Amino acid sequence: MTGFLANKTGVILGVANKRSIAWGCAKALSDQGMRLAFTYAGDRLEKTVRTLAEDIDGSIVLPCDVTRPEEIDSAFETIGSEFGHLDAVIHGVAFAPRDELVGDFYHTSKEGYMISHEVSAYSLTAVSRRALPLMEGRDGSIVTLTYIGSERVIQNYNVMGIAKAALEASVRYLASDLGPRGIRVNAISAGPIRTLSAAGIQGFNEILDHIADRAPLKRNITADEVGSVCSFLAGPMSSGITGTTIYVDAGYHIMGV
Ligand code: NAD
Ligand code: IMJ
Repeated sequence: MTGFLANKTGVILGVANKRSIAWGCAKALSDQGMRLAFTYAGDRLEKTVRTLAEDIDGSIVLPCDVTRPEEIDSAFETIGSEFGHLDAVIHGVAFAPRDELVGDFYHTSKEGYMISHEVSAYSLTAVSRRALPLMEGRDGSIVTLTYIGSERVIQNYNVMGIAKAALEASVRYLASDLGPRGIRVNAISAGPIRTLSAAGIQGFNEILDHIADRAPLKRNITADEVGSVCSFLAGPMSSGITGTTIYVDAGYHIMGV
């Protein structure tokens, strides 16, 4: 296998279906020769993820609900025994209870706050810690996915915005901790994409139209465009970059009035 990720291995958390941003990342990484492990959360997703993974040569599929520490442990044990080492972790996991993603932020329940932070922010640290022994001495790369709702008020994003702010801060602290071991940690801030996580979100069409109207590139972005930046961040071409957020948003974030 040729490509700039040949002989490298990675794990991808967050593929739910072919629209998932994590699937766009998987295709881009595999196209460059990376061998992949896919994880899924909950029995209902197993079949879909296994079917998708059939198209990715040499891949393995493992359960890993990030709210279950023993499932994270056993996923990384299996990755260790199957791959022997790990070069990349791609974290594309987020969740908040649906009723927290509508109406005013100040209604956020304690339970909604806790679960959204556990799944969408803490999980990056939980997973990175388990990946560490497998990445030791290998110039590893950890990549997560975030959204501008961490920095600006986006209607209905609510507690997810707070969780993404914690996620982006985690990227900086992890980058500082793991840099001396040769492991880089970065986030991609993606523009809106119609995935399962966007389904049923009030006003999503208007948001897509707003971006196409205002962003410098006058269009929305695709999961494949996030995937190509992910492959850049996972590989040697980004060897000098850590602790940062790269925007794949058609330039939207630079605009003022
Ligand atoms: P998606 O629904 O395809 O992916 C979200 C994934 O999170 C799913 O695979 C789901 O199974 C997983 N997940 C939820 N709870 C989990 C748990 N307890 N354990 C393990 N996995 C769990 O949607 P997506 O849009 O591809 O989202 C991927 C990432 O991209 C998320 O972090 C999201 O916040 C981020 N993002 C999405 C957009 C967008 O507009 N779609 C924009 C910017 C950033
Ligand atoms: C999500 C909610 C509100 C506004 C939103 C989004 N906008 C965008 C998203 C404008 C782009 C998608 N996004 C960036 C996310 O991070 C989505 C996270 C999410 C989505 C759901 C929907 C279904 C559910 N829980 C969720 N948890 C997290 O039950």
